[in-house]
Amino acid sequence: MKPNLIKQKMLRGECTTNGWLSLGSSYSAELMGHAGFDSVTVDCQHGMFDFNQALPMLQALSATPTVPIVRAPWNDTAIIMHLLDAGAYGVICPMINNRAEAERLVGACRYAPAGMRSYGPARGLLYGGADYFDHANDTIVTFAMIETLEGIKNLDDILATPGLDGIYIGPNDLALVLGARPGTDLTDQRCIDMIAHILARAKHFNKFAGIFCASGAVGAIRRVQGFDLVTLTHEGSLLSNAAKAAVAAALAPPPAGSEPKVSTGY
Ligand code: 3PY
Ligand code: MG
Repeated sequence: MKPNLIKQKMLRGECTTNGWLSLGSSYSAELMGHAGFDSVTVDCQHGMFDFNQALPMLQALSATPTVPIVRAPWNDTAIIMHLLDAGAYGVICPMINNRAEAERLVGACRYAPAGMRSYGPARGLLYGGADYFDHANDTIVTFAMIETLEGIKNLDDILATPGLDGIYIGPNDLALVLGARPGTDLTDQRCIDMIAHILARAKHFNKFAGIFCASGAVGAIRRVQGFDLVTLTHEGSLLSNAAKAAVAAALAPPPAGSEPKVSTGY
């Protein structure tokens, strides 16, 4: 089975970069897959698409060097199993509140006897290889999102879940439940302290820790803090920011004496 390069890298103690897809486009998936991220997440929770679009996005990612993973829309066993069948090598699951929910997530991602995943790995076989079944349980990574008050309260219980590979912080939802505003993860002391606490507990339990970041610069801060996986915003936001910057640059006075750089624009 094709190895899961992010799992291997994280096990070596190296931080991995993660791209995030919100646009529901196989072309943007392909662009992001070639951008240098260790993994790219198809965001089936907040992304503007459904399973029928997630499938060609995963197919597009398969043709690139990146590791294709998904954020499930919810801790829904049927949907998680379907996304794994579609070739996802990792699952990030939103709003895990307690041990039972974490066990349900892990169970959906593991074949018996370790779990209850139903057999039918359609694209898993195409992407992973003919021996997919033999190695899938050890290859697919599972992340429980910590972003609710109950999840914070039950953090150690969740982290102790057998088979769970890691936790993933959603700083926006976390900020909301801490009484802050979304996006305040780097300035609000309550958020700063809670993110540090969750990271420290994950390290204590020897689990991976991932986090959503608003930019590459925030990702660098999180990498230095010790996170194993840093998501560098989503491609919709990258596109929007780059588009605004291009309009602003075109309307600003050109730098004196400068010639356009040779580029085809692609
Ligand atoms: C959050 O910040 O709450 C997330 O789920 C990241 O998308
Ligand atoms: Mg969230």
